[in-house]
Amino acid sequence: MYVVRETLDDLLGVVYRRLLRSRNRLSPTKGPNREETGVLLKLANPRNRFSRTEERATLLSCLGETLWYLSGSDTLDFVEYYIPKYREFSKIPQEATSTTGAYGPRLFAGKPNQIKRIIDMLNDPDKRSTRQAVVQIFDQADLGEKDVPCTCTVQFFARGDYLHCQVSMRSNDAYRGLPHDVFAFTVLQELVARSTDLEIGTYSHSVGSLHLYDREEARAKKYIAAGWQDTIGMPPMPKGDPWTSVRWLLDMERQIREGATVLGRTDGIDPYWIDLARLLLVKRLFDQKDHRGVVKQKNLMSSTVYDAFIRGREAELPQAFIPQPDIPGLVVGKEKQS
Ligand code: 5HM
Repeated sequence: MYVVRETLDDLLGVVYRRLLRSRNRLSPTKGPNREETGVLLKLANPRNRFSRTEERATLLSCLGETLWYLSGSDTLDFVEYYIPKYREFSKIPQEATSTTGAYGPRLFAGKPNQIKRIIDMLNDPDKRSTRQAVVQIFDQADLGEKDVPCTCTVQFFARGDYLHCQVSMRSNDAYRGLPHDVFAFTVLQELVARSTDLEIGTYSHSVGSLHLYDREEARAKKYIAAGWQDTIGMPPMPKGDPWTSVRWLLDMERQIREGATVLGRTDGIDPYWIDLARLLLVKRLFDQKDHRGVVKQKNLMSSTVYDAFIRGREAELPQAFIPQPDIPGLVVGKEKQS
């Protein structure tokens, strides 16, 4: 299977249609599925990295998982805050507090870490067009472990003014894993592009086994039937070295995950990053069913890109929490006091 599309939604639509038609059926321990092998998916605009359909409102879990990677953490409570079933999907034992399969330490441990090393390589004028800018995730020592990384390598190519990225997955769950992996690695691609003064190029996602579990078939059909609206990608990451802002966002993320409902200092931080922190606040406020707080954060955002996603999720809140027009004597979300 070889598919090139402008947006993640367009890619997913083609992938689900093809997998639903596939006659290659397997029944491994993780569940019966339909499979295609030797797949190459290309996202022409890697900023169109999150699904806009109501069926796949994955933006917050994608952002949370990406920040988990960027933090270098292997702890499960971090990722489970965003993906409560992470342990179940990865068959990690109940008593575990961390996982050896985590990508964060593999990407960001060591001095210099793998990402810093490839950035330095790409910034060396003599090595700019290197074919060796490869980050390794899967390792031979993983074989036989419980949580075996599905991503083998992430390779970067500086060509002309663009930074292209190709990820090699040994295995990819088309419904749950694929949207998350594309989101995380295209964010990484943009971070490396900004660190090397290049524009973001194309994103290629090559997969050994791309599969759709039988238990997700109904959802995949619903996704296809739902269709989607106009294309809106994430705004461009601000130019210049992004890592101070990433550290700021990771600090905000930790505070919000630990219970903060307002942002700390924002001076000197570009609105692009502040909007991402506000999205994290939106998740916290959704979890607390604080609809007014959600609307306030949405209105404070500098970009309108995330509005449709937030509006889509507002429907999940109980009616009592949805702000009503100002009617004298009506106190929103509470009984009228006399
Ligand atoms: O048997 P295997 O180790 O391939 O099972 C892992 C399951 O999680 C597969 O369905 C795989 O495709 C999915 N997965 C994914 O799609 C797992 C990870 C974690 O490394 C991932 N994407 N990033």
